[in-house]
Amino acid sequence: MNKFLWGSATASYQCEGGWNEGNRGETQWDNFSHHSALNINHVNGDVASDFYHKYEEDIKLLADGGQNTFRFSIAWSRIIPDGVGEINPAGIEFYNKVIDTCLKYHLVPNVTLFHYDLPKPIYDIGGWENRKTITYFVRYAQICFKYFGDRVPLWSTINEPNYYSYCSYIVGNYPPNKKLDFNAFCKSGYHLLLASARVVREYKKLNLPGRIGIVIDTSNVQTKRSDDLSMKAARKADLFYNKWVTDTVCKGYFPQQLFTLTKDSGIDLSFVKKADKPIFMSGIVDFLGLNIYSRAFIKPYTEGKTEVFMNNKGKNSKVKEGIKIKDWFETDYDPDIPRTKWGSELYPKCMYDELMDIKKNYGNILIYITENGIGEYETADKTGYVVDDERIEIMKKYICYMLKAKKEGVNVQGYYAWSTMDLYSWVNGYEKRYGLIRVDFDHDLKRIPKKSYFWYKNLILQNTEE
Ligand code: BGP
Repeated sequence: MNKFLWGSATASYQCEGGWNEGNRGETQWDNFSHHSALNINHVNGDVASDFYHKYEEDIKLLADGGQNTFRFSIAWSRIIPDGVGEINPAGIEFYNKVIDTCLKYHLVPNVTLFHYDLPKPIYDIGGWENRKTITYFVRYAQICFKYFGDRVPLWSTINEPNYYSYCSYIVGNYPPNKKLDFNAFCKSGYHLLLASARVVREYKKLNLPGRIGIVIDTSNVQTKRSDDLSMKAARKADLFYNKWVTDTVCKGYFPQQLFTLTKDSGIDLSFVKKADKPIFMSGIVDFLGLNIYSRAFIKPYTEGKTEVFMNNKGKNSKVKEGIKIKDWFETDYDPDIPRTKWGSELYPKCMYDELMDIKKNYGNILIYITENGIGEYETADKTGYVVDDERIEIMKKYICYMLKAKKEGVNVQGYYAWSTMDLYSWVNGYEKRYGLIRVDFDHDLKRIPKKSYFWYKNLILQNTEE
């Protein structure tokens, strides 16, 4: 793997469909999307992009687009339908076919073990709030290493433990939809990272010819002012958004300061065990996968209630997304920065700022940009072709900033566009599109490469290092 990796990414629940095929078990997202009143889009991933049936066509399209790697996740509930019991041969067979198809088309498979689709029976016992989930996850990972480890050179334990915990327990827009529950946030976050460390340790014992890391959603923290109070708030925001994960996986200790999030009620720390320390220490990752979309622009917040605001409704919403955590920080708004239709800042320089920060804090750590892109409302012409010029303009800038950081010594060795094709967006259904390839969800799920697909192909050709 000496070449720079250029590819694109997906996740099982978001693209596979086939939710009740091949003996797949139910997941927390099937349950949420089928039954929850909070599923405001009334859509689900039952069929999604139908990657389950169209994987060969999709992987070939990736290769035809000049890409040399594909990031996807394994659905735990295809490998072990109830999460804890029997192995499902049909699930093993499906991912064997996906991996072998990647290899047939000379694509490096980059596999994430957990990208949000927890098996329902594990969700029912409390999911990541329950320490038992760690043991079940380690067994699932061992099975994946046994069956696929010989052919997969890049593994990630967990996708975005920080954003997943944030949405599940603070914003409340991911199941189990708990709002401002800092106790559950800390507990599940701690368990997710402990699980990751144990899986890293298991992988290393096997001496397989690959690398293992974790995928993190990093938001470079920035402030308007640089007075002491602002700097203090920035350090706390950095801990809250990034460092509790990056410090743990790069330095081997979980920063206990996270547990002071709630000044009044405190956090029940019975989940922190002495015996965990050496596990974190032995679970240091080989690489960081960074999902970079935006920065965190913040200011101090000392008076008032802790609150959170989420824009789930896209362009129809008047809600300004953000959070206020008393004595920590609050989201600031910069009127000069353009925003997506969903209200997130479009600030490509955050790519450079974050990469330089990672280098400053963690030295020469190997980095892959495992997700980057932009969600759009899109219309196609009569032939299904989408002219996604805004995506091209933005991605061009992000990539330039990544290459600038690389030139300045950051050890970044790969870039994955989110997403390979249009797919299900967790809380925005099928309206928010990220794909380089259009999927016609209303008719026959036909794949039609967008303008950005050809632009990306050309960019890869121009940047291929021999
Ligand atoms: C990341 C997730 C992806 C994907 C992406 C876009 O946080 O890892 O799974 O969903 O964000 O997010 P959204 O679809 O919510 O805009």
